[in-house]
Amino acid sequence: MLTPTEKIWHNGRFIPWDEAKIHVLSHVVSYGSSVFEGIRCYATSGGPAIFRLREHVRRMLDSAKIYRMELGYTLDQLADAMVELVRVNRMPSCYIRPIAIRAYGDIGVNPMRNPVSVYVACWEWGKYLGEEALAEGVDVCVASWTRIAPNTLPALAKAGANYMNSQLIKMEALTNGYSEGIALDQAGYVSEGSGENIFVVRDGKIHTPPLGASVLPGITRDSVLKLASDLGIPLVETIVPREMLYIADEVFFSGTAAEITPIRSVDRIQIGKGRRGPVAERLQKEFFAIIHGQKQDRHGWLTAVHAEQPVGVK
Ligand code: PPE
Repeated sequence: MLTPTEKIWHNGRFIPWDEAKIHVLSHVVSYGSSVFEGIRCYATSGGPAIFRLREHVRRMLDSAKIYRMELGYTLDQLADAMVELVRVNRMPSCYIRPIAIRAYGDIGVNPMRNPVSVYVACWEWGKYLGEEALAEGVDVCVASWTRIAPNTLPALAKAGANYMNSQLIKMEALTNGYSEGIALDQAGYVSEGSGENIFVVRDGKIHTPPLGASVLPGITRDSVLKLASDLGIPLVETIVPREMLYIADEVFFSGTAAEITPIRSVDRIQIGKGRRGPVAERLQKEFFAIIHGQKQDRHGWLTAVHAEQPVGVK
């Protein structure tokens, strides 16, 4: 369960957690009109550091632009608000959730007459797919639900409404005894998990679906692309047929919440040796060493919450 923190940022000021409430007739409640982000802030020897803050804020601004939403704050203002929020709540590490909603005012589908309201909350969030998932891997299925298709809900936007599709995928998976579901795109090729991007390894080469396969342009996905390149592991963004999952040496998820989570079976078919494979392990090691400040932050991914302190080895 969610443990409240002290403050939530709302339209430029900090308010108590319990006061961050909206009216039931706010546009977002009926029509799903929100855009949001999920960002992790990690504990390092130099104090809390936010992972790829500017990239997340940029994606939120992109999501808002796609939906013609005026947030009224710049990238710098929103990024500063998030740093300040972690500081105000004195969190050593946390998950940060900025969310912009079409709020209360008018009724009906037309969103344009409703004010936009921006919130940022943070809280402590543990391992997304269970404590053992990172080391042992998870059991997943291919969903019977198709991922949101192009020309329906734009997948490059991280919008609240997209997550009705994710919920169908997730509920089906959990009901049938799996940890997560993988959705196929409209053409029947692998798209992504309900809240994660996906990677498939065969013969030492990583394959991941391209942005055209209705995937969220994941920030962790992008980090995996960069780390694979750094480590000299070949990686291609390409169409992935469903059956590629079954015959892969390794399959793994990436996401802010899921980080890098290996998959040990798909539809009860064992993947590789049925546990974390060497490619996922190498990527995890590199990823965690950087985010915890044990290795040089060579890509400039970390924003120190207490700017006066260095967040790791230089
Ligand atoms: N695809 C989807 C559909 C998705 O929701 C996420 C993040 C990703 C891919 C990975 O993107 P990124 O976090 O930028 O690497 N899912 C977020 C929401 C999880 C939730 O349950 O809420 C997350 O991981 O924070």
